[in-house]
Amino acid sequence: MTGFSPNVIGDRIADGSSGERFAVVDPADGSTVAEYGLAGQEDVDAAVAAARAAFPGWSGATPGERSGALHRLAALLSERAADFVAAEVAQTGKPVRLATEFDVPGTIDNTAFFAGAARDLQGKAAGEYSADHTSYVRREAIGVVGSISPWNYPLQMAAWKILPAIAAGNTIVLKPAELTPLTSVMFARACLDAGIPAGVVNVVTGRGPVAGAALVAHPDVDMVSFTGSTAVGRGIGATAAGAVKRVHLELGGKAPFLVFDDADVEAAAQGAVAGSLINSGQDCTAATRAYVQRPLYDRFVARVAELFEGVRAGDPRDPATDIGPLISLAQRDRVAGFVDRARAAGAKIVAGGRVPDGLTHGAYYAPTLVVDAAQDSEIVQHEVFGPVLVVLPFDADDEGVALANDTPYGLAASVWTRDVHRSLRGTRELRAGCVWVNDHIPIISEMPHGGYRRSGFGKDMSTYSFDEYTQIKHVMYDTTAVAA
Ligand code: TXE
Repeated sequence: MTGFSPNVIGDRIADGSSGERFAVVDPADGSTVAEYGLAGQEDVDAAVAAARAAFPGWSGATPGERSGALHRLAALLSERAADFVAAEVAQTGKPVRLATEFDVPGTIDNTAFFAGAARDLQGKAAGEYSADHTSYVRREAIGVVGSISPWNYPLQMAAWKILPAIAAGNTIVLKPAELTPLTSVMFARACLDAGIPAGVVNVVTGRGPVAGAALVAHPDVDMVSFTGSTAVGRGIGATAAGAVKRVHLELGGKAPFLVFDDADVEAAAQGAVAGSLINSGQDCTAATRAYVQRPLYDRFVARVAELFEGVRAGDPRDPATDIGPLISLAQRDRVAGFVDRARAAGAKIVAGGRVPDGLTHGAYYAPTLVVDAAQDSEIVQHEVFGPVLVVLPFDADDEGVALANDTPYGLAASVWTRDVHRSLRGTRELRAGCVWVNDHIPIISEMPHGGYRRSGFGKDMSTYSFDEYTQIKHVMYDTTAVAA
């Protein structure tokens, strides 16, 4: 890709002004996909100013006008789908099948969803709460939103941040991960081409501690929405709290996969493979810890190992590929480090645990199945963010639920059983923002997505996201004065 500019500021498409250049690297082979100048404070200031200037007009537009613009955007994204797939595959190394069947259509669907939802954002005709008064409740946009997104699903994460914010009448400055800016910038350009006014959607691409931190701290940013690691999210939350700024955090996960002894073991094994290997396991809802009731444990481990060995790792552009490389060699080494330390601590690696044969030229790591790890060990408690599944046995139902909940995270979980009481128990007692029953991973626009506990707070997607991106104003009339 030539002439890549990482910033969309108002209607200006520009290089960053920090003076530091950065290369987007294809993790499948280490080649340079694009090179650009990183954004700095000056670019963030300009983008926030553009968003502020656009706010009165955009928040004052009718819901129908905002909806119309989002419908045009959805149509444009559909026309450009092939370009989005190619760029997403190049910068992340994810399999073309995943980008074609999930990332890009998911983004188009999300855009269509918020085009509809924009027309259904309602306040409330509240009524008479005291004599001689009448009230109503307005739901108002917050102002300028500063959003920071990660590299695992760059396009979808940009869309999840931008769409509910602007559907509700806010304007936004998005800082994508510096490794993967291409599709966020393409999305912002599509917004301009669809007739969304300049300044409503801005993108600045710079380093987290520079451009990201500048955005979070900016006095003219009214709200911060972040998806990324718990460590960075904690700092962003502290800054936002210090400035008394609204904040929405979607942080890491360590999703349990709880299999009771009456489950369909073949379906559970297939579900564990799909749920743990999606996007090379670089997914905050990925299945990472399978707790399997003792009678099914051996069969489950053997079947998952067999399925892992059959997974096709390789060229992301080959439609037959199941799993591509990780995002970078650094991430591959980080994942390998977790596995090596688990092995050294006495865990057994039943499948994988190495770079796949013939794939040393990219950031590849084989699907890895770990057993005999201690519940309090690093590999069971920390987010690995790679194609690694740990399986542990349990006996009593209570024990299984307790082990599944024994984590600081709470983003997603699944329960596998044919017993309605066990499934209901799982949905009630698993402490996570999403619980699947006999499935693990579907993400649909209508689903509120967000965590419990150290996985953060607030929701992406769905109409629940409007609770993040709007504020509530109570209006009260003294009816005697009005009548006089
Ligand atoms: O995340 P970071 P990294 C987890 C996952 C992964 C680990 C590290 O376990 O292995 O985090 O990934 C921006 N102020 N998740 O280091 O640093 C950064 O530029 C403001 C889970 O890439 O949190 C990027 O845009 N912004 C997660 C974004 O934060 C800052 C997805 C995320 O990067 C900043 C990604 C700062 N001081 C990683 N420092 C999920 N929940 O899906 C960094 N950033």
